[in-house]
Amino acid sequence: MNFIELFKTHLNTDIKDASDHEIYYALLEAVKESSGQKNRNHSANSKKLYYISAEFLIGKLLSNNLINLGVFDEVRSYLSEMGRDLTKIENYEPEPSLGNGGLGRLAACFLDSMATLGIEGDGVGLNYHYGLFKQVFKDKKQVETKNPWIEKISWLIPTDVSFEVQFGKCTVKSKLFDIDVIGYNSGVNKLHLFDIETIDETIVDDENIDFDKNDIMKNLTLFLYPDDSDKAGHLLRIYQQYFMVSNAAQLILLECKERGVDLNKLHEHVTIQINDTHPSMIIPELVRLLKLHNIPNSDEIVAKTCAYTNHTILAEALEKWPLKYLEEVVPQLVPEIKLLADKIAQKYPDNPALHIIDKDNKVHMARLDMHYGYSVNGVAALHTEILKKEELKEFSNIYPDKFNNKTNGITFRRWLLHANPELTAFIDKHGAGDFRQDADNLKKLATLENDPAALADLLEIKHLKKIHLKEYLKLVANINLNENSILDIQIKRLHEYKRQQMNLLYIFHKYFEIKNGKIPKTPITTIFGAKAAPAYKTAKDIIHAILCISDVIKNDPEVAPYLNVIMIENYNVTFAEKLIPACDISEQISLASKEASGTGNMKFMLNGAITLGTQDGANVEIADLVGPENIYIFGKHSDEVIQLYKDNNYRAADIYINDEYIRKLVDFIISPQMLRTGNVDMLLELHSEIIRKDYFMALLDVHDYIAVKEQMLADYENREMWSKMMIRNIKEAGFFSSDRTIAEYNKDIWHI
Ligand code: 26V
Repeated sequence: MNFIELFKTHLNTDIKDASDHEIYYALLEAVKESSGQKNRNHSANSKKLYYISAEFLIGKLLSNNLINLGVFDEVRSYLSEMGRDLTKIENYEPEPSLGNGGLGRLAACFLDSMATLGIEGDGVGLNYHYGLFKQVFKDKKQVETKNPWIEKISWLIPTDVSFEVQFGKCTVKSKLFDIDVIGYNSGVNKLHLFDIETIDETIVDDENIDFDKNDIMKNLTLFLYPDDSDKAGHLLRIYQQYFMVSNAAQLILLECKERGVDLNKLHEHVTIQINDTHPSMIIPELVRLLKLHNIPNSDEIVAKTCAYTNHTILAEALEKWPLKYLEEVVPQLVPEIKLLADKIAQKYPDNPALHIIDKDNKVHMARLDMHYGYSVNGVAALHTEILKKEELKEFSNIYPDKFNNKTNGITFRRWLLHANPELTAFIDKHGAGDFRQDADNLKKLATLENDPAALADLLEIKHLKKIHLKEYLKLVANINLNENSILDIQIKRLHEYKRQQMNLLYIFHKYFEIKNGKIPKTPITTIFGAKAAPAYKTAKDIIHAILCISDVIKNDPEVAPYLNVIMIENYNVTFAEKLIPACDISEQISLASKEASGTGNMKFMLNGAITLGTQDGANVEIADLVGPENIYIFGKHSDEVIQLYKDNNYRAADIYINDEYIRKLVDFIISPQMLRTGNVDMLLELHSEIIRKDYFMALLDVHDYIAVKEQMLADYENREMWSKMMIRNIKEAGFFSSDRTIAEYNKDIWHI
């Protein structure tokens, strides 16, 4: 039966009488049935990868699944013949917020690429009912509420799989739900999401995300990373992590049993990728379970099975769990951890930096991974170098062969074919049609540099995507976008190292210029999208300040025609899909050395936005590929920044005192205009935070940032030159296909 026929059998009624919502459900059911009939990816030598991750930021699935099944065009045309619009139908799909940002979205891109490349690799994670949280703005402040996404009809497929997971105070039963991961013209893998049978959604109300953190039986899989500002929050994270890895380990052993695997040779049949340290407890858990199966040398087998990816060098993000907490939550695991730790301590008695359990009795999860895993990778060239030379140098000294780089990537199915069909058609028209199989073929677009008609078409497409964005923002957020403005976009988690506050200072600069009569040739719209961690005070203050300046400008008729600031509420994957194709200026302005990679930077580049960025993360690789004339790089080099930290030699206050213009910018945070519309305490605290600490050195780079951004705005006026820069970015984006990244993981680490 073809897909349209299948869809009709699920619709139960004539399409003329069906609502868009009913059509959405029927399409979903038809996709599920089709993927159920497709072959599971299976590796010939029967080795299988398990990608364990606390986050899978999968986004909406309908369109992507239709694309990957190869029926998207057919479905869209059929619906349009019937007078229906697939874009409207998609609006009914709820977006699960099962991730914070880059790390979770990367996991989702990787699943897509593994399925597409026919690699037998399943994801394993948790089925959070309310996701991260839904961001709501009240009085220009972020408020968190639950973000439910599981409807009666959803992508989740219930299974019979259930395991017991033992905690110190209780034993719980899990229940497994699967989501099919459909490869592009390829086989199917699974995303396994574990849930707890006794979950109780009713313990959270509509107003906020407070709930009894101690009631594990009811709350375990309600939220991703619930607020960990107190002990109960920390414990809940440990409960979640252990629940995830114990289920994962039991699932792996069950599948090994079904496949007749000799557990003494586990590593020949299974490889486990540990996505950051959240799943690191899988190591002692597997050791424990193998021992229960009477397998000798289980730690050595596990060490040949597990591989670890590091996603951050921020010290505060490297997890260390107090042994006391582990004793309370997972007492059966503690003896295993101690045995593993003792072995290392005996081997390196004089080097405490290598010890898994430190003198304060904290367990360093990354150290567990590095000793008892066979591969350690960073996520961009610069990041891996910093890991090897700085943060993890003790480990790269003793395990030089374990360390390797895997520069991140993005799936072109979602970030080009789905998000930007117009650009896809343009690329096809100009002869890089086989870029779907081999993204390097985008290089063939090079000839377009000298094709004025193509350069003009490219600008037309950008304008069209701005109009699409305008329509979407009006529909879902009642925002009025000027489609004739330059779109300058910074979308990513709110964190001081990403320096949204520096962008804010630039906006003040532009505001002053306009007030002084220096009018931009083309109006500018600066768009932010960002969630702040619920307990991260400064991040919330920055959001508040952005919402305040947005309001100040909106109500100033001298400025509003030329400058607009939009802060998207509850920024998510769906917004990203609309924003990125419309963007002109991609803001990648983290403090050099702090952003491990970034992946938004790649999505923007692929869609013809020009990067304004520091020499950080994958920006460095983008700059190498496109050349200095096609990217706007500013700011201090990572070596200088690292040295400043080492010497404890950065004083924001000195800059504030000595630099009159910077003082003027910073002081605008507490100007009468801002204070009139904002919260006095929050603005004062942000002001003082920047002068007293500015831990991520926004004041260090702000002059250079302003100068380079001004140059960029001036260059935008030369439309043909700008379009050439767009082409030179798009044609080099092939390297950032996650198909390339996954092929490298497989060649160097997994060997599936
Ligand atoms: C975690 C935390 C947790 C608590 C306190 C503050 C904090 C700050 C940062 C993080 C980051 C967790 C790891 C992460 O999400 N890393 C991101 O991974 C992306 C995919 O590799 C990469 O592109 C981003 O640069 C990196 O920040």
